[in-house]
Amino acid sequence: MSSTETLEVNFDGLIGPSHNYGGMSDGNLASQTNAGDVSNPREAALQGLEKMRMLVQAGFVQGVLPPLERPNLGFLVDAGFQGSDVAIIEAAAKSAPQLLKAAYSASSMWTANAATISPSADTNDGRLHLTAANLSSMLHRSIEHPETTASLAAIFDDEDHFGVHSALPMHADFSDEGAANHVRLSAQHGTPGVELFVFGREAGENVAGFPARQTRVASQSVIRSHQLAESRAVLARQSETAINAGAFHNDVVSVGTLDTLFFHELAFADTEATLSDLRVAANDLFELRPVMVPDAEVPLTDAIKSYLFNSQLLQWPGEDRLVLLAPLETQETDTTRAYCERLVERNGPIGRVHYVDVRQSMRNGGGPACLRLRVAMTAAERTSCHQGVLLDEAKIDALQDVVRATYRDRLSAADLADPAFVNECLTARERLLRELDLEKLI
Ligand code: SUG
Repeated sequence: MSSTETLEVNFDGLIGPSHNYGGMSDGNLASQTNAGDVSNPREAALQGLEKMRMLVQAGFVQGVLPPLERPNLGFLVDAGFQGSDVAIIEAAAKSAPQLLKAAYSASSMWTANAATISPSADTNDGRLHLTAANLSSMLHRSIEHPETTASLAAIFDDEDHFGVHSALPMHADFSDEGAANHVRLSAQHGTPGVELFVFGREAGENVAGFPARQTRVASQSVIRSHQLAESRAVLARQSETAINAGAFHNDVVSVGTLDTLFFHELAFADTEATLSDLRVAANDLFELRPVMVPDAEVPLTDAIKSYLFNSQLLQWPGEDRLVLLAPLETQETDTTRAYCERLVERNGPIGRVHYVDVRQSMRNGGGPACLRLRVAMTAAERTSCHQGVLLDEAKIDALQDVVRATYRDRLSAADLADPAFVNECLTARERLLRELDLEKLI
C-alpha cells in the first residue's frame, strides 16, 4: 500500500447471510439450473474471503464492499405489505414468495455489477468517476442501486478525488449492468486508457431470446458523465448468439486488462470492427494484444458452463506475464482445462492460470470476475478513500469470525418465511459493518 504508483484495487463483494438459490435471473443458466437448491451462506462468504486472502497474500491491495441490508423491508412495503416486520414477512411468504425472495436476494455480492468505474487518468476533470448500475433488467437486482450508491458515497467520500454518480434513469432504455459490460485497456494502470463499453441492444429495440441487459444509450450516458474523451471510448455490440447461449453479461465471454483482451470468438457481434475500433482508440497509447479463443477449441457452451472468461486477469506482483484467476469449474471442464494448458505454454501475454473455489457463487452464475469491482487508484486516491474497507489478513480473520458466528450453513426458500431470520441477517450485517468501520451504513 505504500507504493506511489497507480494500482488496480479489487473491491470484492462480501457475500451476505441470505445467499440463496432463488432462480431469479432469466438468461443466467446457473441461476435457472440451481433454482430451489439449498445454499450454504457461511461457506459462500468464507470462499469469497479466502479468494480475497489469496490476493492479499500475493501483495495486491484488496478492498471489500459490504452486503446490502436484507431483507429489503422497504421494498415489501412499497409492494403494499403493512404492519410489523413479522407481519410483512408472513404475509409476503404466503401471498408473494417471489417478492420475498427478491427482498432477500444477496445479489449485491457480484460487485462487477455495482458500478462502472473510470479511473482519473481517463477523465477530463482528473477525478475517478463511479456510476452505480441501475440493474433495471432483473427485479431482485433493480432494488440494489440506492444502497449501492450510499455505500460508494461512504467509501469514496472525497469530492476532490471522486465523482460518485447515482444510477441512470430506471427505464428499459437505460438498462445498465455496470462494469460487467465494461473493459478498460491501457499501457499501465495509471496511464490514460481506452474504455470498451459493450451493449446488447438499442433503446426501444425488442430482441428475441434471453434478455439483453445493457443498452447503448446507458453506455453513452456513462461515457458522458464520466467525461471520457470520445476518441478513447469504444462501443461494441454483444453477439446475440452469446446472449442466447447464456452470456447475460459480456464478462461471461471476455475479460481484459492492460494491453490484453482475452475473449471468445463469438463474444462480439462484429469482432473485426471491435478490434479495429480499439486499435484506433489506443493509437499512440499502447499496442493491443488480443487473445481470441476459437469456438473450435472451446465451444461457446463450454466457455459459459466453465466460466473460463469470468476470471480475474491480474498483473501478479513479481510475475512478468498476466495471471488468469479462473474458477475450479474451468479446470473441471475438459476443453477449457486443455485450452488453459496450451495458453500458458505459448509465449503470449497470459503466463499462468490459477484456479479458485467460489462454487457457492458460481451456482448462481457468479465467477471470480463477477465478485470483484476493479478500481485503478493513484496513491492519493488510495489514501483518501475509506480505509476500513482495505483488507489485511487480520481483518479477513475478523470478518470470517463474524461469518462463522452469525451465518447459517443451509438456507432453503422455505427458510425465508421464518420471521426470526430478519434479525439474524440484520445482526450479521451490523457486525460486519462494525469491522469495516462503516457504522454509518447501519
Ligand atoms: O445478475 N445472479 C447474478 C449473477 C451476476 C454475475 N455477474 C457478472 N457476470 N458480472 C445475475 O444474474 C441469481 C440470483 C438467484 O437466482 O437467486 C443472480 O442474480
